[in-house]
This record gives sequence, C-alpha cells and structure tokens, in this order.
Amino acid sequence: MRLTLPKKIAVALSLVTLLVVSLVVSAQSLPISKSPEGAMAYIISPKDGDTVGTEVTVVFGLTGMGVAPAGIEMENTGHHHLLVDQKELPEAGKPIGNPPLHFGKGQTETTLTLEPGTHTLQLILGNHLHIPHDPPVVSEMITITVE
Ligand SMILES: [Cu+2]
Repeated sequence: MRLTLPKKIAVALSLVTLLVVSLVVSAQSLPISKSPEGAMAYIISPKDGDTVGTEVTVVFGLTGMGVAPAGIEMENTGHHHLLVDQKELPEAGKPIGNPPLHFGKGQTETTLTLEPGTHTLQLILGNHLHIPHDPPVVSEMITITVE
C-alpha cells in the first residue's frame, strides 16, 4: 500500500502523539517523594562569604527530615547532593544526574579540592531514587573564596 503525503503526515503525527503520551505516563509513574512542611537543607560550613584554602570541608545540615542512603525508601528521608558552581538546580521529577555530587551512603560532609577563585555551593536532597522531593529541599546557594 502506498500512502499519500497527508496520510504519511497523519501517521507520523499519531506516532509522535503516542510517544509523548507514553513519556508523560512514564514520567508520572516515577516515585516522587513529598517533603514535609518546613523541611530545610543548609550548609553548616563553610559560611557564605568565607575565605578558605583549596581543601574545603563542607558540612551538610538538614532539619525536618532524616538522611537515608540511596536505595532505602523511607518517608521523610533523602540523601544530599552538592552542587559546586552550578547555577541551575536539577530538573524536578527526574533522577539527579552527575554533577552534582551524590552522597548516596548518607554522608553529611565531604572534603573538596577547589581551584583558587570564587565558588558557589548548594545542596539539594534526593529521594531513594535520587529524585528531588516535592517541594524540593534545597539550601541557599553560598559563595566562598578559595585562596
Ligand atoms: Cu543521589
């Protein structure tokens, strides 16, 4: 059977529609975890505006939720992700990629080696599947100077 051009377009459009629908359905089926009201991630150390050496220990804080390793599904928990010099947050509803740095063992601090200059640091929590919570639990972005 030979399809005319409008029919080819119609077939192509319906395939695209199918694809979009299936993508939307699969996106909706990703388990997004709710975060409790008032949950907050924050960077304990260094402080915004600090001047530090090239070896920087970053200490992660979290209130209103608990830290659990990746893969452990437990309500009101997650693990930290550290964004270094990243101006945009990871996309909502999708597993967080690389970078940011994942702390999937439930670590609450890390030591970075940074080049001299200014750098930004920010935390975002991810659930057992590395997906940001709803609403996302994100720290303020801090800026440090490395000497
Ligand atoms: Cu992760």
